[in-house]
Amino acid sequence: VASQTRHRIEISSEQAELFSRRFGNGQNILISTHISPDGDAIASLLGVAEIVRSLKSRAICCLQNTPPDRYDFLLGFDQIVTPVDLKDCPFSAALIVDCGNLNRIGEVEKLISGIEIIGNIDHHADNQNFGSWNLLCPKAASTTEILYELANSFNLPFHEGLATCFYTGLFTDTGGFRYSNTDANALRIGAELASKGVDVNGVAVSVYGRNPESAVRMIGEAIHSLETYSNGTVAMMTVLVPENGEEVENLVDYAANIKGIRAAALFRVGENEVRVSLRGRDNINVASVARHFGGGGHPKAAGFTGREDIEKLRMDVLAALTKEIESHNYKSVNQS
Ligand SMILES: [Mn+2]
Repeated sequence: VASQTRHRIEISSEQAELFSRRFGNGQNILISTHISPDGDAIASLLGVAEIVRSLKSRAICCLQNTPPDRYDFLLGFDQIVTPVDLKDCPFSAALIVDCGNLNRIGEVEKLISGIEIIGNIDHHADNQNFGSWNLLCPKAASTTEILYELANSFNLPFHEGLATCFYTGLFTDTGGFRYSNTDANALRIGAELASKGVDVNGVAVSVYGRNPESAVRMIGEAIHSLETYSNGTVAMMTVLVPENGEEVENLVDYAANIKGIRAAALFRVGENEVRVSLRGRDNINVASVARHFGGGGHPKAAGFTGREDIEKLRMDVLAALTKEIESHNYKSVNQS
């Protein structure tokens, strides 16, 4: 399957100049995005605030609700406010990013009702064109891709924090460079941003590797068996797999990606056997655990097939994983 490569987004000098005239030069700018913000929304919010500040204006980022803390590594995250924090704040202009419809900013809409200049920067194909100034690029993989090109058109000096904002929006809106909007251009821009000092693995781990346990348990309504043990360091799930039953790829990762988990096991119970997938985090070696049960694999991803009673198998695996974790705890205590 050949994937079509988009052309690079071009910001005309007229558009760039209009942006700087309307939102630069000592103004107070209110910045917002849609409710239930995703990675691109929050990264665009914080990224455009940084652009505006570079153009010597003051920027306040306001969301209806406190944003999810999986994005707490982004520049300026701690300064995001909610409407209750903003009584009598005079704003000369507003900027709405990554939001196709003005009523999707929720309570923040009241704050901008008296503001005449509204900028609208977005990549949603169904954007309502609600701004007095609109920069809409439906072909952009993320809104941060548009902002990156906008920043380039100003020749803004790039620092790692700004590059990380732009990269994070691109990374999350492409599902970690996997969705259909991933193409040569998205990867090229990702590479350009990475070369500016973005910790690309750090972004991936922060966004996808810090799931709250509660969120995983909601997915577990389908999985419906998640259990954690040993002070929240081991997670185990059990599913019944009918003969020739459908496999879920990397299902064990739902357990392995819980914050604080250092080892995870998925038990797939079939007619005559139990197939066990193991995941290790940090320095935990699950391959050695798998070998103990007659299986094998990589240090962080391994497995084996068991034929014992499922309850006994679960307790034996839990004991082995806990022992593996404790051996590392013991070592680190003695090293310090
Ligand atoms: Mn987006």
